[in-house]
Amino acid sequence: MSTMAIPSLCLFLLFSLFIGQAVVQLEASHHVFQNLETSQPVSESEPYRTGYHFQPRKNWMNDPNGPMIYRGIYHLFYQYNPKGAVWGNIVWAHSTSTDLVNWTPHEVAIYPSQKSDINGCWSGSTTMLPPGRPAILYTGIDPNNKQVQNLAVPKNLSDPFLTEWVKSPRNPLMAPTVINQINSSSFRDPSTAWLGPDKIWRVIVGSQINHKGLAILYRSKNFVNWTEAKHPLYSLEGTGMWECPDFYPVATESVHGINTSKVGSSIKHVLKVSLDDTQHDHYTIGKYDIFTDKYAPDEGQTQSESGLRYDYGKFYASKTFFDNVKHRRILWGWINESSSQEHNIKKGWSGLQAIPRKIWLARSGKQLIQWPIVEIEKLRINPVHFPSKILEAGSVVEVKGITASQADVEVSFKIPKFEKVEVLDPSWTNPQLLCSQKGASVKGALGPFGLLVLSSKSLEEYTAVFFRIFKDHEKYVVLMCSDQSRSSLDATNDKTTYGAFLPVDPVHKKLSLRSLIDHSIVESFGGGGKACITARVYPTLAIDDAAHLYAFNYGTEKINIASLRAWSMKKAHVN
Ligand code: DQQ
Repeated sequence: MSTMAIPSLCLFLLFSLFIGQAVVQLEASHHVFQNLETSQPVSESEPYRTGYHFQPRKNWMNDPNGPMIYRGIYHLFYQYNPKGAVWGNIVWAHSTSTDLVNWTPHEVAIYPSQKSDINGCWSGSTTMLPPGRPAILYTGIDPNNKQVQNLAVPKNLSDPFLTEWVKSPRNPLMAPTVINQINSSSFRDPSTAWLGPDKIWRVIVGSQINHKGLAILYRSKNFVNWTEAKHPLYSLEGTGMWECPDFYPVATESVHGINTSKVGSSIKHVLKVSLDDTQHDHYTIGKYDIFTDKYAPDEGQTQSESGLRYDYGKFYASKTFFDNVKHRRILWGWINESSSQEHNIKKGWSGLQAIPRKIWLARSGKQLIQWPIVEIEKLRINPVHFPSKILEAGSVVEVKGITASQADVEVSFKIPKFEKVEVLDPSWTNPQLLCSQKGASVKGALGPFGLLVLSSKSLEEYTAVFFRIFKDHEKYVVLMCSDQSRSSLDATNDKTTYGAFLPVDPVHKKLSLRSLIDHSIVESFGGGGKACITARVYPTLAIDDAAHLYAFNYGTEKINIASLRAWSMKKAHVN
C-alpha cells in the first residue's frame, strides 16, 4: 500500500462510520486557511456597509449555502472569494449565530483540496441524517472543469460550531458520464435531500438540456452511492439552466414549517429554481408523488419567468432550511450589488444576504408569504408612532426621530374613496414595466403613495417604495413599486425600477408596507409579505445622519395613514 493510500483509507473508515451510526475522531487530511476574513481592518466610515445585514468583513460573497440549525446554533455557509471583491476562487465561508442576527465568523469550512473540487467549491445544501448528523452535498469543479457532486461531513459532532469538515474519499458521488449524457457545465447545486418512507434518500441537482431546465433526481440508500433516476423530478422547456433548486413541503393549514422529508395529507410542495437566464428566483406550489417521484405544479402555476417570484427586486440563489426548534422554515437569499465592478473593487466588498425570512403557504394556497424573522425586531430602538393621519394630495410628511439610514418602518394605508380610480389598461400586464413607466414622480389618482426612504433633506435623492391602485372591471388592482431612479446622484449605478402586483383587496383591507432600510439596501414587504421587493442603492447625499424618511402621496386623492410605526435599528455584530 502506498503512503498516500493510508489517509484515504482512514477517511473511508470515518465515512463508513459517520454515515452509519457511530462517530469517530480522526485528523482531517487538509490544512486550514488562517484568519481569512479578519486579516485586515475594515474602515468604519464606509457609507454602504450595512448595520444589520449579513456580510463578510471584506471581499466577494454570493449564494447562501447549507443553512441549518445544529444543537441550537444557526449555521450559514456562503460562496466566498478570499482574494477579492469579484467572483472567483470560490470556497465555503462559514459563520454561526444563536439568533440569526449576530454572527461569528469561522475558518473557511470547505475549500479546494481534492481532485473533485480542485477548481472550486460551488453551491450546495445540508441534510440532517437521522438522528441529527449534518451532511453537506456541494458542487465541486474538477480538474477538467466538470461539475460534480461531493459530500462533506463534520469532523467532530460534539463541536456545536462544526468548524472542521472532512470530505468523502469516495467523491465525486455524482458525475457526468458518457452513459448519463449529463452536460458537465450544467450540473450543479444539490438541494437538501429528503428521505422516503422506503428509507431511500432523494436529492435534486440543477441542470439544462438544450435550454430545457431540469431538476435531475438522484436516489441513495446510504447517502454515498447515488443513482440517477430515469426521469427528472420536474423539467420545463425554454427556461434555461436551473441553478440552486430547492424543494420542500409546506403545511396547508398552518404557518409552521415542516421537515423536508415530510409527505402526506395537509401538505403541498414548493419547487424553487434560480433561473440563470434572468437571475430571478421562481417558485411553484404543487403536488409531489413520493411513489412516482414526480412533481407537478398546481394549475395556474408555472416554473418560468412568468411564474411567481420570491422577490421582485434583487434576490437570487436562495435556499430554505427547517428550523426544528422554532418550527419554522427560513429563507436565505443573496442580494447582489447594483454598482459597477470598479466601484465594488474600490469599496473592497460585494454582496449581502437578505434578512432571513420566515416562509409559509398563504391561506389561498396559491402563493407563499414571507416575513423577516422576529428576532430582527430586538434591534429596534427609538420608536416613533403616527396615529392615523390624512395624507393630502401632493403631500410629503417627514417621519422624524429615527436614524433613517438604519431603520425599520411599518405603515398601513386606508383608501377613503375609490371614485376617481384610474382604469387598468389591458396591456399593462407587466408590473415592473408599469412601475418604470409610472414611477414615483408620475402623478395619478389613487397613488403613487408610500415612503421615500434613504432620502436627502431636499429630495435630490430618494428611493420611492409605493402603491398605485387601478380598477380592472369590477376588481381593484394594487401595484407595488420600488423606484430607484432617483436613489443616487451617481449615474454609474443600475437604477432599474422594480414592481409587483399585490393580491390585496384595498376596499376591505388596509394596504400595509414594511421596509427594512440599511444604508445600501431596502427590503420591502407589501400586504404582510405577499409581495417582496429588494433594492440596492448608493446615495451620495442621503448618508448616515443626513438620510431622511418621508411618507408621500402624489395622487390627486387623499389617502389615510391608518398607522405608521418606525424605529432606528441598532447595529448587529456581524462577522
Ligand atoms: N453560484 C454558484 C453556482 C451556482 C451559482 C457559484 C448561482 O454553484 O449555480 O458561485 O449564483
